[in-house]
Amino acid sequence: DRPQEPVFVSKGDEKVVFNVPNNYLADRYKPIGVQLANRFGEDAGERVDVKQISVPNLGEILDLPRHANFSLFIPKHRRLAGKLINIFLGVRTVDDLLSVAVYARDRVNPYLFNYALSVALLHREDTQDVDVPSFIRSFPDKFVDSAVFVRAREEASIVPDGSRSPIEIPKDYTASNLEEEHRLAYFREDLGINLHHWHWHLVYPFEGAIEVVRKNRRGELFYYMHQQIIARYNFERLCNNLKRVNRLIDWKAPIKEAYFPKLDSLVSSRSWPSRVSNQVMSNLNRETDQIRQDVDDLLRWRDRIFAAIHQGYAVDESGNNVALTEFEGIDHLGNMVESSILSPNRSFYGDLHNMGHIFISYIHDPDHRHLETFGVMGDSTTAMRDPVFYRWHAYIDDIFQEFKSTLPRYDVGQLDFSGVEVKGIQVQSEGGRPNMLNTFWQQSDIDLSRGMDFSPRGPVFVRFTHLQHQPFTYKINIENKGGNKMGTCRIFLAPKNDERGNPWRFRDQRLMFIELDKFTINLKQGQNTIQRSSTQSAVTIPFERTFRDLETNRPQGGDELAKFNFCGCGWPHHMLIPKGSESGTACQLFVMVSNYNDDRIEQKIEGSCNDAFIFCGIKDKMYPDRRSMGYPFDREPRDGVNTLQQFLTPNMRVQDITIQFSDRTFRPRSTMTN
Ligand code: CUO
Repeated sequence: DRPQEPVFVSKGDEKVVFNVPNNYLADRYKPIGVQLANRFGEDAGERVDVKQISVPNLGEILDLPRHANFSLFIPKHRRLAGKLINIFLGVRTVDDLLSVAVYARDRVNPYLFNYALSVALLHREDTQDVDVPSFIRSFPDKFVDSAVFVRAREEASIVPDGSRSPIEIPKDYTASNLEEEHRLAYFREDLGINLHHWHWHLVYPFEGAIEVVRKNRRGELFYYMHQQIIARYNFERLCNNLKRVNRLIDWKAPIKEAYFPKLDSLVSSRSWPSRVSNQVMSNLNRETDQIRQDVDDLLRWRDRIFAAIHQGYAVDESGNNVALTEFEGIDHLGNMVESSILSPNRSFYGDLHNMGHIFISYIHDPDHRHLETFGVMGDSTTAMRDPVFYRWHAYIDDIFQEFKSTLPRYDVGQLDFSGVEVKGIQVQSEGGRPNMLNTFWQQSDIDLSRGMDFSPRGPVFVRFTHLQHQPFTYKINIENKGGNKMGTCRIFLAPKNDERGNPWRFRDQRLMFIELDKFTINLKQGQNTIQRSSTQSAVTIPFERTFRDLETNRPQGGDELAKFNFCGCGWPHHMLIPKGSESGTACQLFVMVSNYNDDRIEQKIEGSCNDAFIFCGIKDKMYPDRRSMGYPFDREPRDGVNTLQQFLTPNMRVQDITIQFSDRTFRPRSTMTN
């Protein structure tokens, strides 16, 4: 009963060479323009003429050196990105965009360039069918052990294309088991999780043109997606005999967790800074980044945010009250805490979450005396690798929970679905036992050659090890005593016991529930049996999509092409189910069928890349569930409810299940296909 293994397919990269107007070349290349064209044009599969237009004034954008690191959390960098995005959005045609992009490519910092171009391609009407390479293939150095690149270079220059063997990234490379936090490295350093996080922040930028930032319920989604990350992380911690993560609440105390990322930037040829144990945040004064901020500013912003929560309203820049209402309040609060330009008052409520990332990421060099750049917390691509990320976001989530605790509790009428009763739930893993989920290690290969600038060309595969689970099916029996109707089936999972092995109190367990799936069902009168496969989850995207280049696996049809950037957002499917343990982790699977009439949003979403909408929404659409995100667990329970059992109404049911981890590693069946 060998588990199914995904096969990663990649296509050899056909070279495309641009014919560039000579005045586009950087000054030092101008005298050798013809030589360069010949050298790079030799084995080109395709030549593309670049139209000559009047070149844009890049101005301040060039202030960020080409070999510097780039972070959206740094206000100056955001401003530069905003300018470049506006240039890319402002040109009239696709040919003009190509021309401006080619001109900028050789002058602008590559991370900044890639980010701005990705945002522009995602938001221009006329570029919905343009290829964007997977971020991990453009900048592999942000995702994998730097030791890989030396070996990759060796492999590529000695071994001819076709006979190269994959370079294995060891499963444990950032620390040893002496460090207990290292038990979670498989989660924190997972390539798919970090790609998801980068994609989420690409799709939901917090600054830039208003039409780019203003997306339906984006503040609420900031809260919910990160709340679920913390719930998932806590779940994994319990599986690994660790307590739930401690909020980073005292910003002047030493931070116990250390982190040594072992990433080198191929752009700057520098190592990402590490953080030793017990570092303390201090006031920042970094001229180069134009950052001057005191830790006390964070305290002031925090107090103002808490005051707004307890008053029930924020105050905008003109002095008007912005009510923090039962449904929309969380959206304002998300924008306020993150913060985004949709914050009711950014100068008053500040930039708490973003600046927290910055303070932590400069903890080793707050005044730039050592000329060091930011640590992994300073970049959404790498932040989730660091244990402190979860401490910071646990704190941020606690603010949102403070707000949620001020809201009216759901009464039975807001939870029940009259006449509908969930009678039974069973999960069945392929080839496994009923109500048992099976997890194990899996190896997969990915071609990273695009991001490695050395010859000779051809694929260079890296083999990494990640968590995986056996596919499974939910079988849900529902009795409907009324006529035909529609329902929304909501599936969550939580550990059955707390870290001491005791049953949870509901008010703690509700924060531990991770959402696994949500879908609409038709109920006929009488008995109904719903079957749903784990692979259909509306939280995750398939493995191939997490890693693919748009060019590989490209689906057919113009509409399909539109979706890459957005569709790259989604929790990686291989991380759908927490690891569990070898002795078996007891869990509770929760299923609720709510009344679709109270959930529905009238819109057409066919073909809109809607398969990971729970964390990512749907491109250019409303969030497809009218309920508050996290419903029914987003609020404190009604009076008298102390346990999950007491919370249940007939349209809900709980099934005990076990996650059984097996410490075996499955190797890829097929590694590379050209
Ligand atoms: Cu996603 Cu702090 O928002 O990283």
